[in-house]
Amino acid sequence: PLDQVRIIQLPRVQDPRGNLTFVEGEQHVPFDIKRVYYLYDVPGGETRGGHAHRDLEQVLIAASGSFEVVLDDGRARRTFLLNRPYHGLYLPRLIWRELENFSSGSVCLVLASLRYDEADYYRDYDEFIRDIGCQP
Ligand code: T46
Repeated sequence: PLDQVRIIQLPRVQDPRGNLTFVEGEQHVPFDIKRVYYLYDVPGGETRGGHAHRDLEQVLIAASGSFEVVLDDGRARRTFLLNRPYHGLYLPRLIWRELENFSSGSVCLVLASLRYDEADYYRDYDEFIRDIGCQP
């Protein structure tokens, strides 16, 4: 799955009054958007994530500030720096992710393909690695 991860360039409407970016489900992201959530007020030095998803696909956007996303599909690791509000990081299913190095005041906006379901989470790394070993 790591080779399916990519930065999506979102539309930018530049304007002297301030810029605007918009996202339409199945148009700018490859799924219908079922849920939106955002991480904010993250204290310096904190990390978020530390899990993978069985079916959920997501797009992560640094709506403000910056943070790093460390990805692991059990075969390779890759780190992405998100620091532009018009970049979306597409994450397919079955990717272990950790978010770190949040800048002060940063906001991580997430577009998700499914509603919240705790059963969709791998929160144990060893279980995740065991299961993806069985994937075709
Ligand atoms: C992900 C990263 C980037 C809900 O009730 N509804 C929701 O939609 C979400 C996302 C979370 N929650 C509850 C579940 C936990 O009791 O909020 C609490 C914190 O969730 P979690 O520890 O999973 O938060 P993060 O920041 O570690 O992870 C979240 C997403 O869960 C995850 O899918 O990819 O952000």
